[in-house]
Formats: sequence, structure tokens, C-alpha cells
Amino acid sequence: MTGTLITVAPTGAEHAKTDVPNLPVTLEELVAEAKACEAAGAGMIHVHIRGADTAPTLDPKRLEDTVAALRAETNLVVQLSTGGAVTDPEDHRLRVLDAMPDSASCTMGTVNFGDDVFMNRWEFIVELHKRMAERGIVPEYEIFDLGQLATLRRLLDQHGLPAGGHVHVDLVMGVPGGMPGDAETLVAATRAIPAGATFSATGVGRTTLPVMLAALSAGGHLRVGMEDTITFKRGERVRDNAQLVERAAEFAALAQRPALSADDVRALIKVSQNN
Ligand code: KMH
Ligand code: ZN
Repeated sequence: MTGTLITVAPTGAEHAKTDVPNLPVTLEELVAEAKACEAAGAGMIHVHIRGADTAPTLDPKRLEDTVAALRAETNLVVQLSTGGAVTDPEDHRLRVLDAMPDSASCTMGTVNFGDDVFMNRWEFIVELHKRMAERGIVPEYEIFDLGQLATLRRLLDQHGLPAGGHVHVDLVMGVPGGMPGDAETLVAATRAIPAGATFSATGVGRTTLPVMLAALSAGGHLRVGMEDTITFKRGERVRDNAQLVERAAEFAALAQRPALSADDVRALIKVSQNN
């Protein structure tokens, strides 16, 4: 692997704008952050949107407008979250695909999520996987715990490869209730990732740096962003998402695997150029 896919996850569904005033929640804020992150080295954006009240929403029109604006203003691969917030019902999460993003997240199982539960039933996972395959949307299989990699193998064995034929996995590490964010666990995960698949990794909160360094040394790609961490270093809040992308791009360059352009990312995870 000669380059590094850097995905930015700028918003998420968990932080409140009142607690994190620099969190991008309007379309204008999101597009501005996306442009800065692309300039800093991001190739893909993992998108959660907010409503006018700044609360997480899966409103279909807002999702469509978001995909259109990101496509018009950036060259980033646009990935919508089908995870949404822990309170989102399955039908709303499935409906996200109607906005026809290039890619969408698809989590491989239920996991305790802090004091909440992030529900992902087997039948729901299968439905997401099938609908993405029918529409040519490239999934990113989100893995919060090691057993979810067994679910991924079961999914691929029973229901075939995703759109484009390539499997890309994202290890979301350090969520309270999921796998720890450390090098040992990342290596264990790499052993269970299907042959030929690519993976990226992100560590939430204080696991950000250990996971980033472990992922790079294991040949993986990186996800960073304020969805996963709002602290840049001990005692210092993140300035903006581009600051996190810049740091990831610097680490990737040091590892002699510089940040991939959005077009390189399309080629890597097999996103159709028509999207
Ligand atoms: N917000 C979490 C409950 C995803 O985007 O697919 C789920 C999540 C995963 O962020
Ligand atoms: Zn997400």
C-alpha cells in the first residue's frame, strides 16, 4: 500500500453544538469544513447531518441536499452514515440510501455504546448490504468489536461481495462497550479482516493517537474527525476538523504512505466514477 486514505468524520451524532461550538452542524459549516479537510489531505467524508435545531436528523431532503452540496463544492468521496443516532429507527436508517451517496456505513452488529445501545440486528445488516449492492453504493463495514468481523465474513459468505467487489472495513475503536483502542487489539482485528480487504481505523477520545500509529504501521488507513475526538492534545480542544486531517496527513507522510487524493480513494475502494 503506497498511500493512505484519510476519511474525515466531522460531526457525528453524539456531541451537542452547545458543548462544542465549533462542531459543523449547518450545511454551510459542513461544506466549509469539507473543503478545508480536502485541502489538508482527506479523500472521503463520513457524514452525519443535523437539523435546524442542531439535533441529529436523517431527514431525506436534507440528506439529498447535503450530498449535492458536497459533490458540487468538493471532490471528496461522500459517505453517509446509516448508523445515525442510537435513537434512529431502522426504516429511517435504510432510507438514508435514497440520497444515493457514493458510500455508506454499515455496522456489523449491536454494541453497547456508552450508556446506550447501538442496535444492528442481523436482518437489518443484510437488508442494508443488499440495498447498497442493488444501488451501486459502496459500503464501509464498521466494526466496533472483534466478533463483528465474524459477522462480516458470514455476511459476505451468504450474500456476496458489495458493489464494486471490494471490501473496505473501518475499525471504530475505544467506544465504551466496544473493543479497546490499542495496538494489540488492532493487530487482532487485522487477523480477522477478510483477505484482500482494506481497512481504516479510528480511536475515539484518548485512543486517537495510539490507534492512528498502530493503523499506519499495520498498513491500514485512517479516519479522524470531531465525531471521534474533540481534544487535540491533553488539555487542548480541537481547532477544527482540518487540524485533525493535517496531523493525520503528516503522520501518513512520515510513514511514507502519503494521503491519497479523492480519485485515488475511488480507485482503491471501487467507487464508480459516475457517482
Ligand atoms: N452514531 C453512532 C450511534 C455510523 O456512522 O455508521 C453510530 C455511528 C456509526 O456513528
Ligand atoms: Zn458515524
